[in-house]
Amino acid sequence: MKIYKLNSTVAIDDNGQYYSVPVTDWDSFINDDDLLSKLKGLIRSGKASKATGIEESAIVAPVGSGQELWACGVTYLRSKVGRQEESKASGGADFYAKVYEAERPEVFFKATPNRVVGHQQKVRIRKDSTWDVPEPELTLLVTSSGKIIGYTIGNDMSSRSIEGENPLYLPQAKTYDACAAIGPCIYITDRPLDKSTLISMVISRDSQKVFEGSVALEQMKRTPEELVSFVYRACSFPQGSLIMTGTGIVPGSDFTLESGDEIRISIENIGTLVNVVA
Ligand code: DO4
Ligand code: MG
Repeated sequence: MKIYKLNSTVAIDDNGQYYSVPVTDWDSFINDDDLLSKLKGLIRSGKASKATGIEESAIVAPVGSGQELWACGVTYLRSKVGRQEESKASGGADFYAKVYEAERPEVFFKATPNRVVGHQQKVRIRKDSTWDVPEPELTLLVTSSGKIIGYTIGNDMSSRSIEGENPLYLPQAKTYDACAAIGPCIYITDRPLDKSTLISMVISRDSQKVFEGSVALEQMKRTPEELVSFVYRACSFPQGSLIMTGTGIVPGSDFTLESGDEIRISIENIGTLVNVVA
């Protein structure tokens, strides 16, 4: 089942049957270990009213005001290699090799909800950055108890010139206004995603494809549960959280994003998140 956050309602897509429920408090609606049963109950009882479809222009980012967005890094070999290349001159390359092998993963705070945009909204690149990429990432919806109840698509916008200059600049490379996009929906399921699930990304400039790549979830070195356990080790999330799981697609060093570029990220069973660079 997929749910879409709209301004004061939640739209439900139950295998092509659409419903709408008035929801004013997204945080408490979503922070439910049994969300799938709750949704089924709302449909069964008629509390969710029938709808004809999803109004795409009304979709907002599926994050509440009390939820934080966290991210994990260097969880795929491609990210380790890309980062080692960009940080060779700064002497930071070893850090990426070590964290890829270490028991403790790289985990970082990505954004407060006001810095996150939704489907069809604009993502930004920093004015003081010269090399910028989107990072397409499976993103977990996790309740306050630490249970993964759903999945969405995330774009962890990153400045490679800033993080490559010095790994200690990571928060500046990663966190700024409109530095992350998530959506369009949350895929609610009580089963883990199939390992063969494909994540793919297409970047277009003036309607021409300038980058295309894909990776399967089985290429991820860590499990979603392992990542959640580290994020939740010493932090509580009273309203639940969203956690990006790292990128396995990194464009070559000759590619940088430009204003006007369109980024399309698709994950099988979830959908396609589309954003244009401001
Ligand atoms: O260490 C830098 C960030 C890594 C990251 O965001 C990723 O691998 O997705
Ligand atoms: Mg990332």
